[in-house]
Amino acid sequence: MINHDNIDLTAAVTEQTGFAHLDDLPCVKLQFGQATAVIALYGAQVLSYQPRNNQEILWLSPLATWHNQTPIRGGVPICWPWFGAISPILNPERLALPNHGLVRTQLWQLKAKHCSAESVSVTLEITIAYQPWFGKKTNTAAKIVLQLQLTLAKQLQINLRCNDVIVQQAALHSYFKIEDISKAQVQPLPLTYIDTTCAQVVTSKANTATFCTEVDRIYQHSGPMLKIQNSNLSVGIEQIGHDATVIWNPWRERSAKMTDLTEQSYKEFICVETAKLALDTAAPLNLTQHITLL
Ligand code: TA6
Repeated sequence: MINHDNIDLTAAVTEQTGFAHLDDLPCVKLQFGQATAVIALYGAQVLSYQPRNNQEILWLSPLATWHNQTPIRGGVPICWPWFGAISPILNPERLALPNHGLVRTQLWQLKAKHCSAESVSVTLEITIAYQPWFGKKTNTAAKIVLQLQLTLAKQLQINLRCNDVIVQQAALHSYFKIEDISKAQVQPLPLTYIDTTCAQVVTSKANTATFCTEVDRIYQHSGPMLKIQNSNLSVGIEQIGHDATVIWNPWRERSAKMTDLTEQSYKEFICVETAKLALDTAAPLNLTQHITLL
């Protein structure tokens, strides 16, 4: 639909099979005017966000696969109910459990879709049987329900919610497409961070992350607004409900060792992840990342 100012007001949600080279992947496409977003039901993983025609914000690996319980490399993976390797606090029996939780490799259900003059949104849902690593239950549910709401308008809003009072970590592990890694910057970040590559706390003079080697950092108590400077364009990230931001780029050696990256892939993306990592209390989860082309 085109209004009298010649502005495209098309608002639509369509189901499709396949995205990019993942040609049998069940997906949902959101359209709001010129803006589009594509989300896979596998992992409830956003794969593409284009605020305007052919202006892709997210990065998807050309080697990504989704069969045989493989998480898709790129887009916005959902890490839940733990982040990275599961903490022994949650897993005293040291069971062999996957990195970044359980829901990246599950098919989620499309529960709701909504189109209006203001926005387009979908809600995806997954139900997980209660597990001991969720901690002592303070409510009675035997099942834990996790919902992802995706809203597209002038920005892309990603909201992950679990109303159960459980011990849970989560991250929106977004892969942002980068034109020139030597010029990419993320700021403003706290001056102190945990450098996961060497398990050390580091204090920097600058509140900016730049990329000239492997970067794997946890910035605790990061603020609500971040900016990615990416050659000729900037992306704004608003975070709500988080207690940390994780910044990751594998650089050349790690990139070469990963089966779903090429040796050159590290030049094409950075991850800026809105995370809730504290394990000290059982609480509901309400974690949000808004992505805006500035
Ligand atoms: O968020 C950073 C990180 O935890 C890194 O340590 C790195 O391993 C990355 O995520 C990718 O993890 P994955 O399980 O997707 O290979």
